Amino acid sequence: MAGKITLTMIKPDAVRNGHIGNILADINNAGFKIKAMKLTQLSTADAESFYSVHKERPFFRDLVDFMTSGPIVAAVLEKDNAIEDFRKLIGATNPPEAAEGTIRKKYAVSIDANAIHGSDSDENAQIEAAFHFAGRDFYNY
Ligand code: 3AN
Repeated sequence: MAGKITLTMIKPDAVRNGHIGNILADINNAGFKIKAMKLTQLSTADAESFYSVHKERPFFRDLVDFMTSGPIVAAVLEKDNAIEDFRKLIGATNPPEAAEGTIRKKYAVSIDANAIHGSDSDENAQIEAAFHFAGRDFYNY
């Protein structure tokens, strides 16, 4: 599935603020197929592991605290050119810099509480999908 999948997380802010349905509609309307999906909550160890590439960054502790602050929706999405197309759909990391119509422009609160995650490479999509899901969680339809 390399090149065709990305891993997303609807973050605790967007879940708390009631945006799950609208965000999933935007994802479907942009042509992504949901291959696996769940409502879940990250433990501190989970979030430290998921974001380990950022462990030396000044915002790491805040990021871990925020990502463990409530439930998230994790999903694996399929589409040609999934990584690039999904990052266009979600918009820039910092919501004020996100383009009009993007998910972060519409639903994000701040650079920490920025509504949604999208994998940044095919390699990370595979790692992140395996972090959240096992083989039997993936569906073809
Ligand atoms: P993206 O989610 O757009 O790929 P990354 O991977 O650079 O952004 O950062 C991972 C997460 O870390 C972001 N989603 C955001 O919540 C947080 N983050 C990134 N940069 C900053 C920053 N300068 N200050 C606070 N949080 C940040």
